[in-house]
Amino acid sequence: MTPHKHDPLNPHAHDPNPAPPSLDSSFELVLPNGRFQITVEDLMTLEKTAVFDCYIVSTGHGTTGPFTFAGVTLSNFIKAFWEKPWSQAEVISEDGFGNRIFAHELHKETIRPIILAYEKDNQPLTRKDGLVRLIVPSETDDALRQVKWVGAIRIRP
Ligand SMILES: Nc1nc2c(c(=O)[nH]1)N[C@H]1C(S)=C(S)[C@@H](COP(=O)(O)O)O[C@H]1N2
Ligand SMILES: [Mo]
Repeated sequence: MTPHKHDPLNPHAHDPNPAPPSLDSSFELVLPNGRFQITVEDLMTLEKTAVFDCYIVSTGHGTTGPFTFAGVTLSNFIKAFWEKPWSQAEVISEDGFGNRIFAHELHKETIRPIILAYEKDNQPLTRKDGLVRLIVPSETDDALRQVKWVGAIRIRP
């Protein structure tokens, strides 16, 4: 699939939803060969990575942070379930918000990787605050890649 400017997963101006779409913090992993339900406990079995000095930047309601978000890197998460090459990961919330991550973005990562966060400032991330939340530390454009309440991650070959 070729991304284009009408891609709903491309960052676009957006009013943030304040409330989670459901209480369940598990999400579906959609691989080319099957689907799995992933829980926060599953994520906790993988190597934990913390990223310091993260900001949630919003022109509408101000910037918050710095926060330390911790969880599993998107790279390690995908590697644990899918060993073959892939090109894109679509990270989607049930409320319709989402973001597309390209594999090449992860290759150049060093100390500020993209993570699936389940902790904020050493406390469990609450569902209200986004559990499980995609954190893209490099993004400062109105938080348009900081996807709260991840509901599905689809890996495209
Ligand atoms: N699922 C979901 N994630 C989302 C949004 C949303 O509407 N739904 N809004 C984004 C935008 S525009 C902003 S500014 C931030 C707000 O994050 P905060 O509630 O932690 O401040 O969440 C981002 N992630
Ligand atoms: Mo935003």
